[in-house]
Amino acid sequence: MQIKTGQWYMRLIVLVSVMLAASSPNARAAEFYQFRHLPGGNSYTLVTNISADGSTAVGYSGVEGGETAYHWAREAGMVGLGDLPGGLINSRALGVSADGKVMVGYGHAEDSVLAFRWTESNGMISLGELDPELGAVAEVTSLDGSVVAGTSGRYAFLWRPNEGMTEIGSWRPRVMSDDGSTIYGYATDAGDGYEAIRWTADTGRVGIGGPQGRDYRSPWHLSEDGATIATRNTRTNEAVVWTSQSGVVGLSDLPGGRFFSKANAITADGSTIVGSSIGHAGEVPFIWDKVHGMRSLFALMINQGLGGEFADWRLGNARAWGIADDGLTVVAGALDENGLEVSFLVKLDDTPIIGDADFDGDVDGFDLIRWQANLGMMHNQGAPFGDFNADGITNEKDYEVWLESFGTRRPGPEGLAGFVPVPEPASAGLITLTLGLFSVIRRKGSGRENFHD
Ligand SMILES: [Ca+2]
Ligand SMILES: [Ca+2]
Ligand SMILES: [Ca+2]
Repeated sequence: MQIKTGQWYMRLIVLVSVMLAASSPNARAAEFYQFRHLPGGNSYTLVTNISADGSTAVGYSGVEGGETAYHWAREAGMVGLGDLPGGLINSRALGVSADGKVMVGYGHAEDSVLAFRWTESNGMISLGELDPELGAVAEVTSLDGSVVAGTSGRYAFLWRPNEGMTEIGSWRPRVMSDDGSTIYGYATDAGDGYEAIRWTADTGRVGIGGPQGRDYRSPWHLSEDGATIATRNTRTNEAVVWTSQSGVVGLSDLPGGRFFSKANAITADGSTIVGSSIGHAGEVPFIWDKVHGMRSLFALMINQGLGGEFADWRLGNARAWGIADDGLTVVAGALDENGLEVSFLVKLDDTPIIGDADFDGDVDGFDLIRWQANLGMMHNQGAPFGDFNADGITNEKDYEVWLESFGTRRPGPEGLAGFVPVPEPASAGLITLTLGLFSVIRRKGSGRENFHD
């Protein structure tokens, strides 16, 4: 069966899976929200960031005559932040406080691009620029918005309400502590490569290491203590993570297409990284952690019953841009059914049932049949096609995942907490049977080296 020629079949499977998932108890623990345009807007929406608590996404969206910054939350939906008076209608929100209450970014005023801060009580105010014609972009804010940092030209600025904007060296602020006292970022003027920076009022700018050399001159994304850095090796086209203990570690790539991955955000604890990678169907969002490695966000979403939410979108031009501190809530952008930028927030299930291809709430031999039918396939269709570990390919690793989960089922009406392995008398026999089947399949599958991308 060729997946690319069986689109209708694929959609049918996904839709049936979604219906089954919706009908089983607790089956929709994962959350999905899409945001397409502001009231009065009609075109596109891009997302740039998410608050540490996972409550609020920020970005910019097309409106009549330009584009404006917005924030999005579950109850409020998309709310436009407006723009600075004068000049083009063009503002973008780039940063958000940990609790989702303060946004920072840039707007256009008369002839210049100026940094802004937005709060509920004061709305959008201009933070100015260090020097006329330098322009300024605000990137990070303290929890209460009383300290903001960003760049003006090649300089870092610090802004406080009574002192205005002051220069704090030549570097790019990327992370600020909630009280505004400590800022991490990186300098681009350290010889051939970049250097991570910690700044406090007492010490000023201090270099704290980071991946060395010309290969790591993509933007750096830092954990809240500055000790873990995600970026990209521009020579090998691979997303990487750096700590002083482990040095540079590659995050690899999704199967299919060319080798390419790019990191766009990291959690405060440095454990989880999101970005995009080229798989068999083009560029798609990934989520990476040490335990699972790189996984396709779309495949994970399908595996958690969300496949129907984006079944019509044009995949292959999609990227994740932010991740909350829970390591589960991700914001990303894709192209919708009309080819317009749509943004979404997904909160993944922290205790998903894994290996359930037919979404009937248990992991059994019927799920293995789905795996067997698609063995050797590269695709972006997740568990319905046997990709239980969401890495974009159906292979023996998925069999191992299935075997490990075999016999688990969703809690029934009895209200059991979590997913419980259910020992069944028939299990041993079925596993023996399927192991036999697996060895047959492996022999059959060994001839399928040339996958279609
Ligand atoms: Ca690839
Ligand atoms: Ca099942
Ligand atoms: Ca897989």
